[in-house]
Amino acid sequence: MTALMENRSISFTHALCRAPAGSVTDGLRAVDQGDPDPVAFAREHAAYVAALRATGASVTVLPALEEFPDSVFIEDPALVLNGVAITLRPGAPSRAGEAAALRPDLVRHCAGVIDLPEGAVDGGDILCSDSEVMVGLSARTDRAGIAALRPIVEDLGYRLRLVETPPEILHFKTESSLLDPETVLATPRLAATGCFAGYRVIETAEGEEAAANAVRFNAPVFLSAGHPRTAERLAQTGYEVVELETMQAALVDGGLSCMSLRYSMPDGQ
Ligand code: CIR
Repeated sequence: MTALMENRSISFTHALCRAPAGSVTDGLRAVDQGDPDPVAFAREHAAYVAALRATGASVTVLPALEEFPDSVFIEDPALVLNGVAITLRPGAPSRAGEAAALRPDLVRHCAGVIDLPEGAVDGGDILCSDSEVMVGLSARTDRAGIAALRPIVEDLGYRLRLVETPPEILHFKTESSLLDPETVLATPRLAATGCFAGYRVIETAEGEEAAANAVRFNAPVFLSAGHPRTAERLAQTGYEVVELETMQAALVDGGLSCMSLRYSMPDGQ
């Protein structure tokens, strides 16, 4: 058994979530395994929100947007760094309007809002640590978007690093998450690219790749339920693991990270 290690926390004061729309049945997906059930999705989502709130953070649930079936995945149209929101440009045409729809809420909740001027970037391709913002080049995030994001991120005090995401992966964070400032949970195939050099990497167990889209939010690591060997690995490494159901979200290629926009306000407001 691995010795318990000291794992530094990642702290957030706030999160924005968006209630799933009934139209989530029309959500994008790479492989059709049936539509999510909106009632069951709402139940899953409510449990997710409750779990975030239980960490002491202030969690606001925005109203559902029926015109955007994938808008429950609120991580994709924006990023918040140092309390400042950046509206992104989701790469899927059906999601392009989500950033504009979210913008007034970002104005209300954040210290400022900067609009990404061009290109395409999905928040699901952005993994932030204390020191750097890694951005995966994917089918949803292009070089023009990353080039436009770079000066914005640098002005906010972070380094931006472009990472090539293997083409079979939807988003960079579909297969990775930050567990603490030095540690990443990743699938073996993403870890094998070497993109996490300098970080401690914990790999998902074989057959449990979907567990890689976890969320470290204050004390716990939220892990998608049904991945017992990965949960055990994390527990043995000293993390508090809380499992959450994601069956409905998974039917439209969603996981845990995409259902919240997590941030900290410098003054705790
Ligand atoms: C999409 O294809 O855009 C949605 N059905 C799923 C988005 C998941 N987002 C994420 O992992 N950040």
